[in-house]
Amino acid sequence: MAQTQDNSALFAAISKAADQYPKPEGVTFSYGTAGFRTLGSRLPSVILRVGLLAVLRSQRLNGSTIGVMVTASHNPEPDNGVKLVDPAGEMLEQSWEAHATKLANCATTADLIAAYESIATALRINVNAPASVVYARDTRPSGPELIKALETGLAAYGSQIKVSDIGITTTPVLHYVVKATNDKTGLYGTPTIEGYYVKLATAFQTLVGNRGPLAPLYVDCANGVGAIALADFQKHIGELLPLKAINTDLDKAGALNYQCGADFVKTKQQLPPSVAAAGYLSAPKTHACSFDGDADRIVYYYLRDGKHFRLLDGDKIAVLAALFIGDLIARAGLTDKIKLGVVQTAYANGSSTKFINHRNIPVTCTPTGVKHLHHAALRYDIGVYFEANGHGTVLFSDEVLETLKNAEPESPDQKNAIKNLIALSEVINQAVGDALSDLLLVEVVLAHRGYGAEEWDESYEDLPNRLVKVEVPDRSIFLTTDAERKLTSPAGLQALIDEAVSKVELGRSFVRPSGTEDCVRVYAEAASSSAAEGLAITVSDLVKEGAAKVAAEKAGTVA
Ligand code: G16
Repeated sequence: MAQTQDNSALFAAISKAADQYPKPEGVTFSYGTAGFRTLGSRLPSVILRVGLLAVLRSQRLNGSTIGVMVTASHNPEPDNGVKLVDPAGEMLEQSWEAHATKLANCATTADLIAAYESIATALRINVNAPASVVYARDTRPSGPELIKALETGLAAYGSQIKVSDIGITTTPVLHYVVKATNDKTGLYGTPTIEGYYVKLATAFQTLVGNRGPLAPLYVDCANGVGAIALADFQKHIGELLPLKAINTDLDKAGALNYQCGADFVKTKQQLPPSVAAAGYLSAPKTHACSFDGDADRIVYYYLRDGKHFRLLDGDKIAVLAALFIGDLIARAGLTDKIKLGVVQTAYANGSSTKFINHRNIPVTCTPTGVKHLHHAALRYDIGVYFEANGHGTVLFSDEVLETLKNAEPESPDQKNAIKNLIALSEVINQAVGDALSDLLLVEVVLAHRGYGAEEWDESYEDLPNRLVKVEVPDRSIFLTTDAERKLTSPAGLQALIDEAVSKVELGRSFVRPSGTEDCVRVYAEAASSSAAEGLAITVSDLVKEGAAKVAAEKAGTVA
């Protein structure tokens, strides 16, 4: 009985908070590839409700700390978004995405309370139990208003829950802080932004050893929060790696991700105009990289012969990392004990997959989204996972770390390889893809190999490819199977795509609805650039026709 009375008080407080942020009419929210994402102005009610779910999730997991990140990453500036981070720093467990979607779409406060109660009852959660939530945001103008909505919801619980605001920071830092906070051993690192920098800097210094100082590196920060992280991190490594930040304007309206950043470079396959105009890459042996708006992705590039743009994307980073780690494992004498694997998505260039396979490293293909790749990577002792768009990391299992720490090296070379493997596990963010941590990984490998971008690029030649966004009336009609490589709906469309692909040498193409933007993505690759372009256009046209046909059928008119 007492329990019911306590609940009533809590639900009254939640209702009062939720009443301040009603759900906008006519919008259906869904938890997509990386949480909720849409125009920031539509999101206050969603953010408040995600905060409520974070409390439930924490209570379900005995008070473990749950993260809430307010960001829309690579999306345009007017968009915003929110995602939940689970205790090990991973994306929210997938079965909970439905709960998030349910709460976000309740039309009224009364519906919201009923849904909240039903989730709590179904999962046997004591809604009066303690909970802990940590949150952060990126630099988007809509961020402060959305954080206010989050805080309004969390305030309804009073002192029953522990709440921590770590301010404006990158998505990977929030993931790190969540993981470190929940790490009972205390070995993962100090659970603060400063603790993150110290951990990365210490491991980086070990790995560079006497190879430093390294050549200056130009970093396009996409006019986002990565600019702050880069400047702060520089203080921890001094001149060991001079980081020359570009596109660091956090105050100019509309600048975020505009004509710059990892997504721009990967999609357009060209330098950001700002980088091209400044001529940063005209000096020989220079390379540069681009972060996205919340610094969880990175792609590299350089100009071959000072002229031709060459992209070193997530696939190239995966290859660089996997071969280097494979060599270290061999040098450490642990080939029989440590199973190394690579995880990619359908967007991985066919040449990269072939190249990795030829090196006898197993490759797994998963649907798009770090949440899928991360779990597949956990199945290896050391799992290298990267999406072609530059989102990825390397996971070391607890058993591998134990093996490395307890290994008894028989030579200085073995000892060195083991030391470097341990340091790699610390420089690489074990929670999620992280542009800064990946940057350090790449620079370390290049320094060890004595490579510049050209030598790195020589590993394999990408098949020419195109990635196109197609706007359709309703992207939810596009359903996929086989790790998103085939469409199951609209009916008949896949057969037409297959036919188009069969006419193109080394042709491959697939279609999937984006989980972060209101569009359908079309990927095409082929033996030549013009053939890839042609295939992308043909398949895009098929997609538009298919979508129009379904829309006409729904409207009861003839297509
Ligand atoms: C997010 C996800 C990535 C995904 C990307 C694009 O990245 O974390 O795994 O590749 O969206 O997804 P989609 O093609 O479904 O739009 P970010 O950097 O935007 O958070």
